[in-house]
Amino acid sequence: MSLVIKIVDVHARGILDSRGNPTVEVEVTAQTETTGRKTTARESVPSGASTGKFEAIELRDGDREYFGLGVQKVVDHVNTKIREALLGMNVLEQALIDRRMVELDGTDNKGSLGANAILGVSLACARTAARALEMPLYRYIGGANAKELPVPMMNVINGGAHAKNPLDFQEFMIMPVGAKNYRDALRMGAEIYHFLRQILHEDGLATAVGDEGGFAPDLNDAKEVFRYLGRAVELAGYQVGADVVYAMDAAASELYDESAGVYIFPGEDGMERDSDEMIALYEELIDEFPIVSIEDGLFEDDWESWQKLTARLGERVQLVGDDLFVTNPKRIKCGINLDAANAVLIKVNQIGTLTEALDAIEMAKNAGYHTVISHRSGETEDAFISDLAVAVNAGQIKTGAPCRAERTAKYNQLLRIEEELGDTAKFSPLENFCR
Ligand code: 2PG
Ligand code: MG
Repeated sequence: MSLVIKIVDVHARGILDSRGNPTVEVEVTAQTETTGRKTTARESVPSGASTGKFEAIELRDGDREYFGLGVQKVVDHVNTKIREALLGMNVLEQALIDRRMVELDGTDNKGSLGANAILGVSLACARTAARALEMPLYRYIGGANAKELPVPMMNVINGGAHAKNPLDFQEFMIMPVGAKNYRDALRMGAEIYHFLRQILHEDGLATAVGDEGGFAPDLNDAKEVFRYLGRAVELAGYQVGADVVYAMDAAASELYDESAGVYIFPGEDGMERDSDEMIALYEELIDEFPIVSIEDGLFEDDWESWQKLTARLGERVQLVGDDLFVTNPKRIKCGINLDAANAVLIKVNQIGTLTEALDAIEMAKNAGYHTVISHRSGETEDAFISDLAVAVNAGQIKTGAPCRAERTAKYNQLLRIEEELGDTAKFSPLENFCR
């Protein structure tokens, strides 16, 4: 007879995220039939700023409270309709639970209950199940072979929609690929981060941080940023291109003017680039700097240009689809068929259930696409994604700078997992993005 751990309560409340905006937190309580023991665990939902237009719908109240961003409707959906639909279900039946919520919602984009309602419950069910089984979350989700620690992509310079500086590209990241284990990678990243603060400060530049904990100096373009990163890496005693390589998120959909069909760079005095010029710019950047990963290099619905980008640079660099794929198996399938991009950013709230996020990861991996597990710019202290990254042996995680508690919560959880895995922990960054 298989184990039954019945859901006996589902309860949501509104809490604050790292930007001071409301978000949803859900508690799920389940009772183990054989022992009668009750277990409760909670999860909360992140929120993006530069959201892709094909993401599942994040429902907001739209009234006067919190400038329209309130989540009372979402909380009510969880506490009434979703709760009623899930009571009595076995919390171990993740796929069934997620499917029931998707059916209850009844739309393609989770717009009636809200992806934020559904995701909170979906993740909380997984955590409650793991706790009831007295298993680490990564082991529960990933099974016996979950053991790989991801290399961090640390966003140390913030621009775009995440900061008020002139930098048009959104994220400039360091990846300490020369580290022998995750703990060392984290240390190297933090050391570089501190040297970066020092040299920015010495040059009279701001060292206040953006939404993801990176600095947000008034620099004008990507090349200037990568020069600063190089200086910081060397000051920390590491070799650029060997110990540490770079990644960036252009978040190009934010720069795209659909009617004119060009990308506009306000930080470069309104300079305009078409998609060929964007591809040429990336080529120039990877010729000059050890950049191994470019995310959202082009507009989220321009598949043709993505194909060109992939044909031109796909052998040299990881091309990550974030707004392009929105963690949606249907869009990932389309990308695979078209040879557009070669890696997928995984954000659980873009799709709205754990099951669909796992489907997206599986599909990507089967096609030889790399996966990067990612936070959102609006986060909470929740570290679910750290366990998820190890569960699926994703190999890469992007969760901001080594600064701000909502970012370090994820990095710190990975330290605990590495310690727990001991000798069996695997950390081999070079396998994961070198093509
Ligand atoms: C991104 C993310 C996370 P946001 O574009 O990759 O870094 O930003 O959550 O604002 O969409
Ligand atoms: Mg992105």
